[in-house]
Amino acid sequence: MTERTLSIIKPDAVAKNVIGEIYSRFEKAGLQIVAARMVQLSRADAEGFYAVHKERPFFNDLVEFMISGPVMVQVLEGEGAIAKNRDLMGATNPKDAAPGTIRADFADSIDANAVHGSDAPETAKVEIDYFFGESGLCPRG
Ligand code: RTP
Ligand code: MG
Repeated sequence: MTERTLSIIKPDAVAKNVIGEIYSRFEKAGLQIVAARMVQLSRADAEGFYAVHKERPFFNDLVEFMISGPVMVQVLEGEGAIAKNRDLMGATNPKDAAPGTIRADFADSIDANAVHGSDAPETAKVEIDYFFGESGLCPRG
């Protein structure tokens, strides 16, 4: 099934100058970029985006990290895009991430872990709307 998912290249990976390398992995996996924007998140933006985690002990560190520099936000479209992107990303903690995944290759820690990807169709829709809305996408068919 053709799906869309929200991907974020986090401040650590933007600072490492590997946006292109990460985009190349999306493209080689058959995912198409249908929207993209570089943004410096405000604290309110980051708290809103990660609201599901607000009771978690790592919430404040996560917000601080996500506002520490610009992020690159994109919508990926393709067959099974949500799971495919999660496979490309690898495990949340780079120590557990399979060799060849984005986190294994570019992440430094569970906090600075290079990328975000939506984890289910419902969250993908909410997250895409949060940054773009339907009219902000360019479907590639
Ligand atoms: P993401 O949402 O960023 O794609 O990552 P994920 O699904 O693999 O992980 P999730 O459980 O949704 O957690 C969101 C982000 O919070 C940070 N985190 N820190 N210190 C910790 O125990 C901990 N656990 C999660 C990570 O940066 C994770 O990506
Ligand atoms: Mg998550």
